[in-house]
Amino acid sequence: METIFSPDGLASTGAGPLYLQLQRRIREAVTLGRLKPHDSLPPEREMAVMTGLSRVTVRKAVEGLVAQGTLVQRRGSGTFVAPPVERMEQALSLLTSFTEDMARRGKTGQSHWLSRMLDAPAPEEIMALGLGAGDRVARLERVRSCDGVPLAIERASLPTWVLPVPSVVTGSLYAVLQQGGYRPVRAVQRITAANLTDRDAQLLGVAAGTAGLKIERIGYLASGRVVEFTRSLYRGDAYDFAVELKLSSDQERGAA
Ligand code: 16G
Repeated sequence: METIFSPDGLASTGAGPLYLQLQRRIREAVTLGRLKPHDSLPPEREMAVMTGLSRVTVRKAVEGLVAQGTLVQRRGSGTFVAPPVERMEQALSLLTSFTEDMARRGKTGQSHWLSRMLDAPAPEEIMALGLGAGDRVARLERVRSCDGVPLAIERASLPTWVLPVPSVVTGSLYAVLQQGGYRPVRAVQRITAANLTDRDAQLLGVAAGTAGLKIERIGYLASGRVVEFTRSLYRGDAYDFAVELKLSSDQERGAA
């Protein structure tokens, strides 16, 4: 604890604002396991004495880490390292919705809406959804959470013949698509690594630059028409995607 809060290396010039330097130190101590989940931090007053920083600076650093989800504050009992997020394992071969994935775990997923609108499509939406000149696109942007923990940001784009009024989606998008006979029966998913931007990291309650998983899903009807183009950003510390692998038919014949 002494080294984490030692005044050494906290420079008032050249290394950025002092509260950010202290935040970096605490975050590093959590990442390296020197501070463990549920560990309590010294009171603000003590941290100020140990670091030689003002109480205002210490408060600003702690408040920022609370907002990012690294620390939690309990009224009357102090500041603690946040509990670890429960990692979720998700099968990649099942075409399920977020709501269904949570229900299978006996949990209820929540959505925090960022926007629901009709707009002029961007070039990649035109390409993915096969839109024509003058077509509009329905866009849904939301943060998906479970037990109050934000897990993913989802940005879904759909043709307006599938979703003419985006505001009708209040809970599950797939439930709405199912009702209209537009639920995808096949999807192609592409997963890449991404470092979260400041805004996305803030929405997910993690530090900027944290590793995330970028997933693009293109969903098709049985007729082959594209109904959904969704770009999601999952927290890398919260999700494991698992795929079942089988021998190819040639290998099976060889093995028999
Ligand atoms: C999943 C899908 C997303 C779909 C959403 C619908 C991935 C990577 N993405 O999150 O494409 O739009 O489910 O969920 O699995 P909802 O029916 O609960 O709104």
